[in-house]
This record gives sequence, C-alpha cells and structure tokens, in this order.
Amino acid sequence: MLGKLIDKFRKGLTKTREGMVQKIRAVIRRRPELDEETLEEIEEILIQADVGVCPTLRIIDHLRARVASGEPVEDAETAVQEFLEEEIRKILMPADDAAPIAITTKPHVILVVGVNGTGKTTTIGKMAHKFRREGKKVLFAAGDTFRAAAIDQLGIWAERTGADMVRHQPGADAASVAFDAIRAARVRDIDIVLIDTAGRLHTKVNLMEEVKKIRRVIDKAMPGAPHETLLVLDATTGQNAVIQAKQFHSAVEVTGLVLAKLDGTAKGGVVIAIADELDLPVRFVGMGESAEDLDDFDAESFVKALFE
Ligand SMILES: Nc1nc2c(ncn2[C@@H]2O[C@H](COP(=O)(O)OP(=O)(O)O)[C@@H](O)[C@H]2O)c(=O)[nH]1
Ligand SMILES: [Mg+2]
Repeated sequence: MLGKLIDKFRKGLTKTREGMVQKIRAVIRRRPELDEETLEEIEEILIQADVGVCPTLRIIDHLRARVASGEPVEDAETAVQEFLEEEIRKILMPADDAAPIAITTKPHVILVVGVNGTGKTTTIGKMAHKFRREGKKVLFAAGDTFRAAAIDQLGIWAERTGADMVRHQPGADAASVAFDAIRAARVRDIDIVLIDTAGRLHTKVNLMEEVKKIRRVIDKAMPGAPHETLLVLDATTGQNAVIQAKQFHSAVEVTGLVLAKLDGTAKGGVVIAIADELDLPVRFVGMGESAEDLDDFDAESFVKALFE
C-alpha cells in the first residue's frame, strides 16, 4: 500500500522535485564548500518552491549552524540532502494524522469548505467513493446553490458512487439544504453526510458569514455537528493556499485539510508551509480527477518521494 502511495507522490511531485531538490543538488555540486552564498542560493530555491518564508529561514539557520559547527563533511551533497529530508520530515509529522477521519457518530456530518475551484465537489465525490467501498451509506447535501451546474455536478458524483443526495432549487438557502440533509440522513439510516458549499460569494466576509451560518444551522439539526469541517486547498496556488487556510481557520473552526491537485504541481513545497504554519491535520491529498485519486497523507512517503 505505502509503496503504491510513494509511487503516486513520486509522479505527482516530479516538478517539485525538479524545481527544488534537484536544483539544490546542482548548487551543492557546484559549490560543495557550503559557504554563505551557497546557503542563500538554497534558501532562494526553497522559497521559490513555496516552502514558505518561516520554515525556509529556520531550515537554513539550522543548516548554517551545522556548517559552523565544523563537522567534517565528506559528501556535501548527500549530507545536505539527508539534513533537508530530516528537517522536512520533522515539519510534516504533526500534519500526518494516523487515522484520516474517525467516524464517531451516526450520521457523521462532514462540512466541506473552501474557495471556488479548489476541488470541494470533486473531493466529496472521491470521499463518497472511499466510504461506499467501506460499506457506508452516504448522503450529499447540495449546498452550492449558486448555479444549477454545481448541483448537477454533485448529482453526477452521487450517481457514480451510489450516494443519496438532498438538493433544493438553485438560489436556495444553503443552510436549509444542509438542515434537510441531516434530517433525511437520520430517517434513512445514513452513516455519513457530506455537505458541499459554494466558494463563490462576492466578498470573503460574505463567504465566511455564510459558512458560519451553515454551521449554526447544522448544529441545530444535530447538536454537535458538523463533526468535521474540511477545508479544501488547491496545491497549485502555492502561498495563496496558506493565506486561505489562515482566513478560513480564523473564521470557522476548521478541523482538517484536504490538499487537492498535488499531481503535477511545481508548488508541492506548499505542503511544508501548510504543515509548519497551521496546526491542522492533512486528512487527504488529491492527486488526480478520478474517484480513486484521494489518498491519506503520509509524511514519510511524501518525503521519500520528494527526495528520490
Ligand atoms: N488534477 C487534479 N484536478 C482536480 C483535483 N481535484 C479537483 N480537480 C479539478 O479541479 C476543478 C475544480 O474542482 P471542483 O471540485 O469543481 O472545485 P470546487 O469549486 O471547489 O467544487 C475540476 O476540473 C476538477 O476536476 C485533483 O486532485 N487533481
Ligand atoms: Mg463545487
């Protein structure tokens, strides 16, 4: 299983590996003495790979201290690579939650939030596929009521995965869709309710207020729900994803992250920034558009794939 995941990461992270790890190797090959200029070049490469300023500066400081300690280094390229691997592993570990999502109640209500186009609806479809394969009964709430097409898109995933769906007319109140969905779930003996939301409100303030309202109404339909609020981030947007995560997290209580579109991005380093700057578990990563392309985040596999 893990071998397969490493292969997927390896494929998805090809551009990040080329833009980050291989460039660092080339720099060290050229200047194995690891002087200040070399360190600055490595720093720049890490920042360009979206590792984030804070984690990058810390990694470089640690490396500088290591160089200053004067330990003889025979093979600088390998030594630096091993050092970076270890530093990145340490940063990623806290985000690597062993149990991706613990299903603790029935129905277990999962609210999915994020800005437009990050991959919310697709992630809901993929999650449904996974839960259905585990024999669970799944129900969707079509809470992105902005366009009929958004409701239809979720409907296609419902058909494909054998999930139930509660939908209202386009333009309807998203919170009441969620409310009805939870009520229906209780009647229909559903295990997991997945609530889709819109990310396209005119201002960020409106978007946050809407999500807050949905949360309040969900809690009325089922006290204690939602049991999980998943924020979907688009890895290809790099540092923007970090900014979005901070905004959502301060406005609504996000309990976990999904990093979508990790396939083929050169900005895969953003995972390091997110793990470093946010105290949130990465529940899933998305590496493709099909139902199977949702995987648990595994820090060890990620690091191995990045450096091999
Ligand atoms: N390559 C790739 N594309 C994805 C992934 N997740 C979503 N997408 C695509 O991103 C686009 C927007 O996804 P959607 O789920 O509609 O985003 P939403 O607006 O947040 O609901 C669609 O074309 C999806 O097929 C992923 O993990 N990898
Ligand atoms: Mg959507």
